[in-house]
Amino acid sequence: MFNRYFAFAIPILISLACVQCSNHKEEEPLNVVLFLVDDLGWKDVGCYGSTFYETPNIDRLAKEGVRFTNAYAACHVCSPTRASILTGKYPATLNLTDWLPGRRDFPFQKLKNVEINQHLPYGENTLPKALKEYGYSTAIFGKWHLGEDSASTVRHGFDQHIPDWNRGWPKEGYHFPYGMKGLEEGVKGEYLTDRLTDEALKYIEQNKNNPFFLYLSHFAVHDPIEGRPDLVKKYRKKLKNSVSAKGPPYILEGKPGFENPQLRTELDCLLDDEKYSGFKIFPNQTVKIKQHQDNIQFAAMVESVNKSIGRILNKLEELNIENHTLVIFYSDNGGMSAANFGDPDRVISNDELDKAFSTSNVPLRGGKGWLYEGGIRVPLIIKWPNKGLKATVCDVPVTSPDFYPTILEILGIQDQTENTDGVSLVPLLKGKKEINRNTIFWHFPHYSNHGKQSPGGAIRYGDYKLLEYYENSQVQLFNLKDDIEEQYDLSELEPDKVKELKTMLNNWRVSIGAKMMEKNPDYEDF
Ligand SMILES: [Ca+2]
Repeated sequence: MFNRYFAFAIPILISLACVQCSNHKEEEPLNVVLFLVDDLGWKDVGCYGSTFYETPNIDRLAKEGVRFTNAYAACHVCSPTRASILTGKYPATLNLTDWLPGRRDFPFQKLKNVEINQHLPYGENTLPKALKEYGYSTAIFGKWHLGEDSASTVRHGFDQHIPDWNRGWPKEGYHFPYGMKGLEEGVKGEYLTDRLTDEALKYIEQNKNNPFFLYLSHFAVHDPIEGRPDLVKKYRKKLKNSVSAKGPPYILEGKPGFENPQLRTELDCLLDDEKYSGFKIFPNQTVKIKQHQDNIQFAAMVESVNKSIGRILNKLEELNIENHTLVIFYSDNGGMSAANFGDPDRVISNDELDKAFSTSNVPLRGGKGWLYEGGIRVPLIIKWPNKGLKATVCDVPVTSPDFYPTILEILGIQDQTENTDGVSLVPLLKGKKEINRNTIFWHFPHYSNHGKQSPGGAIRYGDYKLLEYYENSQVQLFNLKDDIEEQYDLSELEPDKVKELKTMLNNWRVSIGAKMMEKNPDYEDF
């Protein structure tokens, strides 16, 4: 009798325990994986239209979540977007509007670069601080770039940061040895993106039984453009067997805000002029922009990132926590289709093109360092298991300050979302077609490394986007619904719309105390 009782009772007790277990699990806070890629362009992913780079794991994530087609970075360079992700505030609100430490002033500038905070201010609420208060373990693996103080990440709420290196690029590149503190041990042939993933997997294992916030912030695909040799070999073969892309490999791009803007047809004609051969800053501050996705080193870097997210997703499945983990895949700015002219006299030789130009953002105009869509529109996928939509595309414009209120609302932690500039994306993840916000703003009071173009700001309002240039108050107006390529400037045709958007942009700058540029006393008119 005793034995028979236990023969029935044990399976019942086990199943009751499992119900208890799964109920308990439901109530536990979700884990958060914020997977940030550096400088990954909007078109650099298979599900966003790349046919050369292979990204099956990123595409798989898109099938498990919501893919945003109008997702923006708050800035076209690294640090400001990163600051906005962690705080929910615009870079201009934080006075952190350029990459750190920032670009020095040159005599060609009519205006002086605004002075910015040299680290994310320690008084700010941040995602890791907020989550830590609710019992989360918090870790960042990879790039920080929000202050060079090595205690910076800990002071902002991270329990752990590997490596102890806070600049914007991997110190010695992507191949071991890396020369970065915290990653001294390794093996020959090891690749940085793989290694950071190894560290992240270890962290997930260690924290599988408690809520964790994993910020896997890859240095990839920022330059130096160095792929893993086996993958480079694969893409060399793929390129050889591919049909040659149509059209010129590079086009000339005029200086935005130039008083006498050159038409596309005029710029295209100049390509044949000897004065415009090679790669440097040309007359009227024009530069060349890459048009084809054919850089095999870069393709290998993208595939490594794809492998990294695949390994993370597999680990979550293996530990049976994939339905208990929010996953966000995002990039901090557009692809580097324009070379870096931090040294304005730089001349790039033909054999260095694949080191200076990573990708093409076509059909988007411009690239990293520009306020055109190529600089600020990026891939974004959010997987919110059980509650959020799957395999869905969302066209509503969203931006990086939105992550902070979104993550906190998803986790049910809403007591620290006051005074943020972002808006929770929860309604969009649940299938609504709009959120309570119809304008997104940009403010870049600096000269960019990627050309000599005028500093400026921008506003997206519905389908319209207005760009304003601070050297001369010139504007450009585009309707992105009809003209995602930003080729048809409507500013002369629609003066009322220009006035309306200019006023909104100005009012926003005033409301957040945005710093404006002053005349450069050392300006030399060449
Ligand atoms: Ca970046």
